[in-house]
Amino acid sequence: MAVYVVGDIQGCYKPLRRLLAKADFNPKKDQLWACGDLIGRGTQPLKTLDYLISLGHSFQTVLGNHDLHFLAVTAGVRPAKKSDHFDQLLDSPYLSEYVQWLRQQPLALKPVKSTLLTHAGLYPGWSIKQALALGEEVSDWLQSDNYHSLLSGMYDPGPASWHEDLSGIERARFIINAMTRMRFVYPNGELDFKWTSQAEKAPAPLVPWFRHPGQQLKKHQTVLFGHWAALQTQTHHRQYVGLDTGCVWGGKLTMIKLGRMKYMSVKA
Ligand SMILES: [Mn+2]
Repeated sequence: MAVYVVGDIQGCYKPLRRLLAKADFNPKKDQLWACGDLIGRGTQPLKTLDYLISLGHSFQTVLGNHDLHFLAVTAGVRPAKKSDHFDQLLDSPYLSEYVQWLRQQPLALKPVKSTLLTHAGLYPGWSIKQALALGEEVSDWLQSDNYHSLLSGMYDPGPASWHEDLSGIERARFIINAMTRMRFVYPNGELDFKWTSQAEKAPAPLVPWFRHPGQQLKKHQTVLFGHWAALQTQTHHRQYVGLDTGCVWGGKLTMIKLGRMKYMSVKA
């Protein structure tokens, strides 16, 4: 059995199928994990979700910011932009089933021992165990009947940094921001949402989350993440495994085989 983790698919159905064929992926014996942003901007969100859902227990994913944005659109708390390319899903007679399925997906997972999978990464100061528990707090809310209140409060500003005593929507919003939107962080732990450049190109004192001195990752642990196309997987650190290579922007779709940590890609 092989375990693969794929980067941001974003509705790029054809590259996904080409990449899986290249890897000889067999859903009867292999596992596919995804780092979120299954849909958003790409033109084939319907085929993408249908295929991934059809994989059943052979597929697991975390949610990305675009997946959450789609849920916010379906809840009527955010307008859909044409560039989202959500129309196929929004017009589908099965829309409520896609919504239901997405709501069941977590923010953080542990695909194998000592490994964390989230869309954006591991917030400096959190352990893998803590990230998994915090992700579950948000999932509990997202799966509850009251989930519209989570989606409608998700885009308000702040809190900029983490405190254990945050509660309610502020706590949930920070967890969502850290797990699905984070790239650069200030020395005091405040998240920045302005810079999307390569790791070296943001102005000091901003640092990529994985180079923040408060980072708690232990030497034997690994974080798998996507979300950051400009990074092109180049964290320059083997414990931080970037998977987004900007397929939806005309780049590549990338996947890694766990164990040997072998990267494979196809062009958009
Ligand atoms: Mn993203």
